[in-house]
Amino acid sequence: MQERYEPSEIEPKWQQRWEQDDLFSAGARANLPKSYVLEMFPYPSGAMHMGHVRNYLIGDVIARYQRMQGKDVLHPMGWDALGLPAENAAIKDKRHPAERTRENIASFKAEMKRIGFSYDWSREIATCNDDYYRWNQWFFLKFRERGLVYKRRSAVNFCPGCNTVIANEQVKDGLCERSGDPVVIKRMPEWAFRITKYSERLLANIDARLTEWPEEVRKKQRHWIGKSEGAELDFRIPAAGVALRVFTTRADTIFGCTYVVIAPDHPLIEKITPPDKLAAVKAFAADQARKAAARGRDEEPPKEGIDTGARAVHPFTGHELPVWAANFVVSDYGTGAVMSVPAHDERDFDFARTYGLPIVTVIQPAGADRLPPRLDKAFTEDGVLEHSAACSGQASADARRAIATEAAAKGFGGPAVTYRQRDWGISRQRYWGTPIPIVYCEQCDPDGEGISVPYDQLPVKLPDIDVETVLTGKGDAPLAKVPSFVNTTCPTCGGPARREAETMDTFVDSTWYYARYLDPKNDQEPFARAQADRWLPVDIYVGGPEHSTMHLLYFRFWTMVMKEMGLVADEEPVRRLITQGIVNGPDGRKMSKRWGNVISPSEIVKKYGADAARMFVMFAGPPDKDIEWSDDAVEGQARFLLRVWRYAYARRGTKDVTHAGPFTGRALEIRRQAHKTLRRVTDDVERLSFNTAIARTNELQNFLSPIDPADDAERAAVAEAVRLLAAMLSPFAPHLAEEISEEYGATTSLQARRWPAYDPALTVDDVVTYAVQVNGKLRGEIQIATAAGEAEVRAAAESDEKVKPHLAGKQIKKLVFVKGRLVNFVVA
Ligand code: ANZ
Ligand code: ZN
Repeated sequence: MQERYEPSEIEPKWQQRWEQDDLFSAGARANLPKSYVLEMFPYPSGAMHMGHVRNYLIGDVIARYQRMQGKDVLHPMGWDALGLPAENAAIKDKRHPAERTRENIASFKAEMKRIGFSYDWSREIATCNDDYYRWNQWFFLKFRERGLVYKRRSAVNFCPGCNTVIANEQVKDGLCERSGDPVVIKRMPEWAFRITKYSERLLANIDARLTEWPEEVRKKQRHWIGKSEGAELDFRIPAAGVALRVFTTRADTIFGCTYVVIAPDHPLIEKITPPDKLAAVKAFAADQARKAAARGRDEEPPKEGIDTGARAVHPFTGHELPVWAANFVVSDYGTGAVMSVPAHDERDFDFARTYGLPIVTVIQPAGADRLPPRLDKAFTEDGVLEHSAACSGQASADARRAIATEAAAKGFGGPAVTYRQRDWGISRQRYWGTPIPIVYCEQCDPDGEGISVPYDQLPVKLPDIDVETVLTGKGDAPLAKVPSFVNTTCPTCGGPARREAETMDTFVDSTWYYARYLDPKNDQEPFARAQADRWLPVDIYVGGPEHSTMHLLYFRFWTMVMKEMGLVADEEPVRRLITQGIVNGPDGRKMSKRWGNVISPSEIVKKYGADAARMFVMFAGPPDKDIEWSDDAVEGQARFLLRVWRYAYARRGTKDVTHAGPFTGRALEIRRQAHKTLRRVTDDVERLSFNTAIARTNELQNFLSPIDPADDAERAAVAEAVRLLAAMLSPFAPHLAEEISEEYGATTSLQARRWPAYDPALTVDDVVTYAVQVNGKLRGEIQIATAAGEAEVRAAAESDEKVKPHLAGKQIKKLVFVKGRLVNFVVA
């Protein structure tokens, strides 16, 4: 330890030492309990900024603390390296995305090392390597064998700017979240994962298993899955010889149904429409499709409809009801058809008013108030049924059950559940993604279902390309323009065949990467079961709240399937989730290239040191709260560390002092402060309350600063306090902590040592003063922890400087001990 605090010297020194001593390798403590600490891996684009740093830092502090708790810690890092931004950049500047990605990874990694993150780099993965994405392909084929992958033609969000399909969640107000272009709806064939098969389990586990996830995320997932319980009911259309099935959550209102509405693109629409109306209805449907294509998915269109001319039979009254087609009924929710009850549903009320359809009240409020005969708005609450045949007089909830039961008994419907969640379409018209391992052969597969590439032909590698001709951002999927890739032989007949030219959504890459870290070099399987049994589930996962639905649902789904495949024991991947808040720039806006308010970690490291930057980020607020960048506050942390350093340096002479105790007076007070701080910091870190933990280390340093120890007891107490402070600071400011700890005699890194234990007797809040008598005469006073017992008080009293001379050379015959008050030595 030198007199001057020079982060630029000690930080690289310790980073090298950690690497040399291989302190962060997981698996080295196989006999100890494990802890898997994971942060969402970055998309290595552009430069890293402090927003990234915060994410990894939260994980790093936890990983460092867990190691000191004696755990075998797995703390890996890798690269979510495939994806759109790299490809878009390539289109712009004609450089291969692989090249840029490699550079970005190198720069991210260098930044990370400068900050002193404790990663096990031997497990590094990058999703753009074929030794990774081959397993995406392997999973795709395995999922297909299980019926969990299928090809569909569906309306997809297409962004003309990015020239690709994007997910619903990436559409904001009709615009592409990434490029800002207006999104259009296209019908395209695509591969989809049957995630909806797991909707119920994904939902049930939120309550049963995700108890340590933030409520905000749990809420978003519940909403996203969107379970809706109700009934399905058939309305026969005798003229067409079919029944139209509707989904309703309000079967109790069935007697108020005055017409039926189906989606304009419902598969039965042409079948039920009488010939004289067919042209008009088809024109309406085409017009609606055009309008839908021109607006984004989230936009609410004005309600428009057309009477199809079809007549349906009310399943309870037998009355004939008109069947309308309207744009507010969507074909991919429920059954794509609804029974309209204008008296009790707002949308239906508006629609009935607009088109002059009848409104019949069948639910009255439960109390004494009755609805007016002519409603001016829908009454949408539960109540008591009227004009509902045998059901009249029943409460809504009872009637819903009774009506669904009767429908089931008579075979025209029954209780039903529907989910808002859709299957996950993964086809992307992009180059920089995992090739979908499918081949088309006209001989063997005339319907174009797609033939699975045999497992022993994996990986289907991304071909090297001429960037300028392939990555144009226009026309077909890029891979379709690479003949050497597209043209292949059929695995079944050996004849000429064509490869699938689309690639997978890069969200596939992040569904299971957490398991690849367990066994990153395995070339026989994605990972060995034994490794999964050792490490899973992830104990703590840290990432941004923007991933609440897509990523965090996809990887839960994937894990459920992996469990069914026998690859893992637990169907949930993560025990505890932390969603970190945003780092805003000095201007109060989210740190982002767009606002030009990005703070680069390497600048800060250069100016203040990694430890000060780490301290600032962790001190600025609890992990889940937004924080604001402030140069002053970083400087404040740098000054604090300087004070710690100077004090430790100035008092380094205390390090060899030993004192057997007891400790009284100021020496005791130093020990008490140190142990109380340790106790609080330990509690805080356990609760992930890092900012308060740092505040307490501050208080301890403030207490120590004026103390110049006067005797060996005080010197020993100071040395102990400095050692404890270094240990407590070590998850946050690891380099400085190591340097001090070494100066104070440690021969191994703090990461190889145990988190110190506090002495409970020293942490009780109050001390008492004992009067010390010798033969009944007051000779001194001692302060000692209230919890101290007779032996401890006696030892402290015997060694008190004022009492000592009165006991010297005398034989103690008896001790009178009055708890909390006095001790009296009776001497001969
Ligand atoms: C009759 C009824 C009467 C309804 C009433 C509501 C109130 P959630 O809770 O979102 O599941 N609906 C069903 N399928 C639809 C579709 N494909 N497009 C548009 N609307 C659809 O909502 C279920 C309700 O939304 C269903 O219950 C149906 O209207 C409508 F007083 O049926 B209800
Ligand atoms: Zn063939």
